[in-house]
Amino acid sequence: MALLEIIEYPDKRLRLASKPVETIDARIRRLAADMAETMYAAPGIGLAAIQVGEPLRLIVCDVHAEGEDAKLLTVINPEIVATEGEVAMEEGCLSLPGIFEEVRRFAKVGVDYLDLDGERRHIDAEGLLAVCLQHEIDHLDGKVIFDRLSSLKRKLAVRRLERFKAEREAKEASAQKNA
Ligand code: K1U
Ligand code: ZN
Repeated sequence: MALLEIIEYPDKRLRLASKPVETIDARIRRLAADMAETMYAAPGIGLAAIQVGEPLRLIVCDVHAEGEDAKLLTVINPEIVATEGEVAMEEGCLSLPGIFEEVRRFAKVGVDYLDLDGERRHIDAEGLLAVCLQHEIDHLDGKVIFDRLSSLKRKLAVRRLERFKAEREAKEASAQKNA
């Protein structure tokens, strides 16, 4: 297994509409395993293939609570087929480091998808899993959480992201100089 590089905003690839997975073969299983390892290492609770530069409709997520066993969900070619209610939750994004914003989404979603054996599956999700699935499906459609904010909040969040990345670069440069 391997850790993959997570691409960050404003990388244009985050704006691509990802293509359906046509064949679930060894390459896809390897990619899914590498994505899971990358998500756990980040750490994060979800990851879409485009975040590691692969424009495919493939997602991993795991929203298990602290103290519980890991519960990895690999979702291929997801379709939201049912929605209910509304919820506002603070979300992070591994492609927008340092950004946490409240986003309004459906409270419950029903999602059809394929698993890694190519079997058709359905999941009815609520709470954090429902939010995480919607966040990841947004990535598959070329959307990030900035697109769900008002224009003012979006401007402020982009500025905060730029500041975060500049400070991170400065810290890295200083650490290299002192090494
Ligand atoms: O897709 C991504 O960018 C991953 C993102 C998913 C997500 C987070 C919050 C709400 C909806 C979707 C993350 O995992 S950000 C990191 C994060 O949430 C986290 C990190 C450490 C511990 C617990 C959560
Ligand atoms: Zn994200």
